[in-house]
Amino acid sequence: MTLGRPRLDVESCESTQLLVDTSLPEGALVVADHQTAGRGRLGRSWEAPAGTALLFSLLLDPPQQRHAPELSLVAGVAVADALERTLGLSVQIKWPNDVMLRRKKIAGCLAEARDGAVVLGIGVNVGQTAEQLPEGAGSIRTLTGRAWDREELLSTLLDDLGRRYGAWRDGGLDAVYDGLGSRDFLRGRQVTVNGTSGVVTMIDREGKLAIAVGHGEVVTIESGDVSYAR
Ligand code: BT5
Repeated sequence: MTLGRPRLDVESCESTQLLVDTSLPEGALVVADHQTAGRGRLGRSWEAPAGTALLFSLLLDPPQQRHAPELSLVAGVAVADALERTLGLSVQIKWPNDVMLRRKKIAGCLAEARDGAVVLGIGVNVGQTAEQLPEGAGSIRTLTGRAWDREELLSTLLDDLGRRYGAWRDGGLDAVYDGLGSRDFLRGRQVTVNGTSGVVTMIDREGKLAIAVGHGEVVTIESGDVSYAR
């Protein structure tokens, strides 16, 4: 499926998530050079100085039977595909919505339901210096020493996202699982999620995080915030 049309480019806005007009056709894109109130999950913020990051939102209209929260994992798979193709380095996915390179968060995905559709936002750190990044984050520049053209990366990413989104829409999470299970950043790590502690065994085929909590018992978690021992 082709994503990215129609396209609106803005220099600055609060958040690209707010500029997506849900009456437009599926695939509509908003790209910003700067956000003054970039959003993460659960009311958190997404920060990037003007001109340093790839910041965009897409309008998607998945079929009813698909579980829309899975879209942040599907997006993570596509971002990982695109970064691996671009950089030639392996990239991991930290459940539920972070993309990691060399143990640093290089991108984040946010799927928000609106007017019966989904607004999918993606931020990728491209040209930030170490001083311009929050703790635990990295950019293409800090992690590879290379500069990268944001427009070129966007085009690769839309391509991968179109492919992965199309596969998920038609076949569910199973259809993109090859790009997910093998890139699971948390597997084998000691974590605490929503008060439950244990060792992550996998992201399961429904996109839930499976945690071994001892005595052979495995708990699966649908959503939450993970803290892990480094
Ligand atoms: C996310 O949330 O990772 C989803 C981020 C989605 C951002 C895109 S940008 C385009 C579109 N428009 C928006 O307004 N949002 C989307 P979450 O897992 O809640 O992570 C947020 C946390 O990541 C923050 O609390 C910070 O700790 C950290 N953070 C903030 N800015 C970051 C950055 N540039 N790189 C890495 N981590 C960052």
